[in-house]
Amino acid sequence: MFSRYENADNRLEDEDMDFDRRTLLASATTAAAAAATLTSGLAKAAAPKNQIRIATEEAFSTREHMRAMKALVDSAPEVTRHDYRLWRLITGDQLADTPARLLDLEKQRLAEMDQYGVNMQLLSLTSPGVQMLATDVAVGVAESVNDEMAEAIARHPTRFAGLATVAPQDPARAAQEIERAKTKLKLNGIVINSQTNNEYLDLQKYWPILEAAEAHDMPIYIHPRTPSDQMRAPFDDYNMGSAFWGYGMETSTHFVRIMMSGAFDRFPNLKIVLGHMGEAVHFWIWRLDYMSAPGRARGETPTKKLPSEYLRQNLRITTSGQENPHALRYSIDVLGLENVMWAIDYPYQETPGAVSFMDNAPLSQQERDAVYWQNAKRIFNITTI
Ligand code: 1DF
Ligand code: MN
Repeated sequence: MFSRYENADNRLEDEDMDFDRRTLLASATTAAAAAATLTSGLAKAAAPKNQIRIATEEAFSTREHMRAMKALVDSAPEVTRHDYRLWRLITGDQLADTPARLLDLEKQRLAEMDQYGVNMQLLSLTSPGVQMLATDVAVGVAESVNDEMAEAIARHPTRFAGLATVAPQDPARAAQEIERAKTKLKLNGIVINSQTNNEYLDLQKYWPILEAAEAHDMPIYIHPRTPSDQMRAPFDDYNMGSAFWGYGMETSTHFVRIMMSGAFDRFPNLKIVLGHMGEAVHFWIWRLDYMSAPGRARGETPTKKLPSEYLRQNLRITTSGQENPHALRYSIDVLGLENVMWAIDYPYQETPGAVSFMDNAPLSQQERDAVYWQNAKRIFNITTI
């Protein structure tokens, strides 16, 4: 079942995937060179041997989820025009084989965590989660995914924590699932893969989800997916709708919509988590405030506070797939040390790269501990580390 990953050297067999692996290795060399350039001029320090590490954007799937996604592709093949890489995983081979790293929790994944000193993965159902499925199917798959995840966590309480999947298609049932995830399943937050049927959580019909998340102290991790139909055209060429560029534009825009809707005035303790170094939202912090002044570009859109205040109070970010020490330094300085967390983005990013990035990032040990695990423990209410 896990044949692709049973080889000791972890080499992939099929030609296509072999090509991917070669590309990956070549690009890893390039990335290492880039990282060396980026770090020159920053102070060096290294993580101690006993460093604790909690990774916070770690994807998995279940057989039921894969089956539902495969059925969707079979009934509407045009859905594969975007997220081609994910669909290739789902449809490219026998269901039980190709997505092995997503379906596996206890073999390859735990072994790799052991190998690189990752104490815990905060699991979340891989993008786009249940958000492309018909409403009733989505609600059912979300519940079963959460049950399966809770069982895996119960088997390995010090190795896994988890973000609950909800189906925004039915906001009332999503709110109920948030309560069940918190009180019965003891899960640590919620994942929503950006737009649902081309709509964003700023719309008031979705606010029962925000209300439940705040009430149960469940941060909402807004994970990327490809841009909505309304903004899709400019991303259609050059694979730009992917994790290369479109994912970040889609997800940063989602956060700004929530902020501008006044949702943080109504739910002041709501916490939104963005991966990929905050999808660069806080790079705009000065300009967002500047353009909010009377007579400037923002116009009359009313919120109680300035964007910079919401960014510090309601936004938490992770380092998934952004192994850039300058962006990390900037993020800590601008958003506060307590608001930045480490992530790998397993299995879409490689564990050793993410670990060596944070092990060698030019931080004090106090900062490294905060980013590597203490912030995640506090923000996601993790009690087993
Ligand atoms: C990719 C990246 C795929 C991320 C993902 O899920 C994902 C990718 C399908 O590289 O194709 O979650 N990511 O978070 O950057
Ligand atoms: Mn991801």
